[in-house]
Amino acid sequence: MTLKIYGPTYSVAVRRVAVVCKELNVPYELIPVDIVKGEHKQAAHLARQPFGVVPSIDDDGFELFESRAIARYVVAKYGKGSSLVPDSNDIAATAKFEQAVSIENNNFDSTAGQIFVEVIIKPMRGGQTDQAVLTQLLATMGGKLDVYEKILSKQKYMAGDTVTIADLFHLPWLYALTEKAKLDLVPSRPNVSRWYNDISSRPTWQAVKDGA
Ligand SMILES: N[C@@H](CCC(=O)N[C@@H](CS)C(=O)NCC(=O)O)C(=O)O
Repeated sequence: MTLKIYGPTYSVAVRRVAVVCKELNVPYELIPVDIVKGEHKQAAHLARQPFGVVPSIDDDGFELFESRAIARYVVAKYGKGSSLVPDSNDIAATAKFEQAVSIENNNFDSTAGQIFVEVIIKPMRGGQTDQAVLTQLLATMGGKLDVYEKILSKQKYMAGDTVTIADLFHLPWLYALTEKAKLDLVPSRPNVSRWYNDISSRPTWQAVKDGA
């Protein structure tokens, strides 16, 4: 049975899963959940994702939520031998990979999402960007990306010289900030820019960047 992904095609977290499926040629069926109409807070979806966010998956009866956990499940189940996650017997590579996964989750994801809300979502819904909040968020993100710039001046990718899902996890927000919000957070940093151009030019991302 085809892997089912529940969530809207444009969702950042849905596309985080979809790009990894594409990397491994894992077919999936996208089952829409309309988050504008609030379907993600209704009983049917809460049974799949009790926190009321998307995505969740059903893989032949096996259910899971949290996009990064889903991506890791997909690699573990369908990507045997894939270098997108290091071999667990390689303790050093695995530790560096876990470090990169944590960096994305703790130093990037939340601030990137908040910036996108200020620049794109609020005006789209008829509201206004809070300039003071945005200035603070941009300073925070800039500081974090300065650290990325240092890391990426010494290695090609966030976990070393091999691309992993830790890199791919960044793609939806990097794309949103750079190509939708038109911010210069990425282009102004040569190594971050080189890294972003590298990972975003993968055909798998190109296939899902505007919809899973
Ligand atoms: N940590 C979760 C975050 C999921 C998430 O925030 N999804 C967004 C869409 S990209 C959502 O459901 N937003 C609706 C809401 O928060 O009400 C994951 O990675 O799966």
